[in-house]
Amino acid sequence: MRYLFLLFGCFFCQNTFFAQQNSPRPTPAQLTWHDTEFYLFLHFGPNTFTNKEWGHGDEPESVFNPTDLDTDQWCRTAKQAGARGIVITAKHHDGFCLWPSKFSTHTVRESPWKNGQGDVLRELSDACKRHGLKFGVYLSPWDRNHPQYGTPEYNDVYASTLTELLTNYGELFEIWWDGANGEGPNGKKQVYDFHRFEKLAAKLQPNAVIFSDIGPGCRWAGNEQGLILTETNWCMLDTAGFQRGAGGPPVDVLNAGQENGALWLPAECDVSIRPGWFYHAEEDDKVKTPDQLWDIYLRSVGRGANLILNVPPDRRGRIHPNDSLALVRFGEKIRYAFIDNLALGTHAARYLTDGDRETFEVLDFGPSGKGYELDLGTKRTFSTIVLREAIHEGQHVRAFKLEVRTDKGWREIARSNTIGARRILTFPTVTSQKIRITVLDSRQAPKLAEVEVY
Ligand code: FUL
Repeated sequence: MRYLFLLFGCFFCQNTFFAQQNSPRPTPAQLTWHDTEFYLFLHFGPNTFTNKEWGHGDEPESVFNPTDLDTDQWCRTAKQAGARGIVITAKHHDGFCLWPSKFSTHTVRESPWKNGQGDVLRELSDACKRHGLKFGVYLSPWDRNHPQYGTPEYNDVYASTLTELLTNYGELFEIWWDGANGEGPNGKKQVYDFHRFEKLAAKLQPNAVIFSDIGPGCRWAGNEQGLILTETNWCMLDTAGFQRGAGGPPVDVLNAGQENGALWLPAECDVSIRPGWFYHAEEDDKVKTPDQLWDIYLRSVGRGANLILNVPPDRRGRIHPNDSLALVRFGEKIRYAFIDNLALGTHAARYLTDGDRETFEVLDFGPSGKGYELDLGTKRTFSTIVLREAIHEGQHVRAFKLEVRTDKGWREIARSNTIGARRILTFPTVTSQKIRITVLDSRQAPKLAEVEVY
């Protein structure tokens, strides 16, 4: 009997061991990407001057002529908003390159801006370095200008332009592959060699994360409102059989991820501060308010995704005052919300039971059983709790609840589903000395990496 138990015991242990081993985990580049949390997206190019969203690729290069382009202003605004990086449309669907690419004749070089001597990417990547921001590029696979688009040679062109971007502008944190894909100037659609492009990026910029409907670094969240729609967001996804663009996974699957997905493919939420992606003067009074941006932040970053917020520079090449004002106020909201972490310097207590037996084993925020108890040392007033799972060991929590200690016992203040990279919970202000976090359901032994209280 004893041996039978050992046998089963070992069998169970081994299974658990293998399951733990097999659970998808982020790469070091993805872990760093998770910490980047929130960054700006800049849509800028001929559309800014022609008042379009999707240029046809036949716009004369002469339209591109910003009068007062100032990448330092972009970076200052990003910093004040609390963003940690900037991704720019190096090339949108119209094929116009914001750098003087050798593989196109539709670039800043052919424009009157700086007498054809300018390079927006050089200016922005240098400014990002000066301001301590990460830098990333959007390079549209769809190209409505390039004469070779729709032929196998275009894959060489795309690989060459990608190489220019990946070798000339320092370290990139993200490469953005848009799913939109239509016909080129010759009416043909392209069959892309994405496998080749992925290998190239992995070789030239191993720390960059590639965004697309199916990654391989991070996934589109399935809507352009910047939202994780429910309280479930798994960082895992199965992509076998799916493609970028029209053949992508269903949008609700992209939004929630898949608990048993085979790949670590976390969600990135994209949204514009205005109705359009490019600047249009008639949208100057349609800029999202700081409160709207904060709500988006809580439903994206607060639900374990990253947020890429588009802020389109205007025809001067500057961020419009309405947008920068909203961003500065939004940044203040973020800073104010997370200014004083009451959990700093406290000890967490491991909550050992599933039920109501209140036995606690004190330890620093380390591996846990079912949850943690946090003693703030004295009664404190707070309205926000941030939880982070130890995602370097995978994502496991399916459901959890938060309670505070009152004179009458424990009182539940929040209950939700997944945690993942981070979960921000806001609730009506409470005053208490003790907080209890109970994991109600999880795939494997859950581990929290951090608890913050504000
Ligand atoms: C879409 C594009 O077609 C839009 O123009 C924009 O770039 C957005 C971020 O992605 O698929």
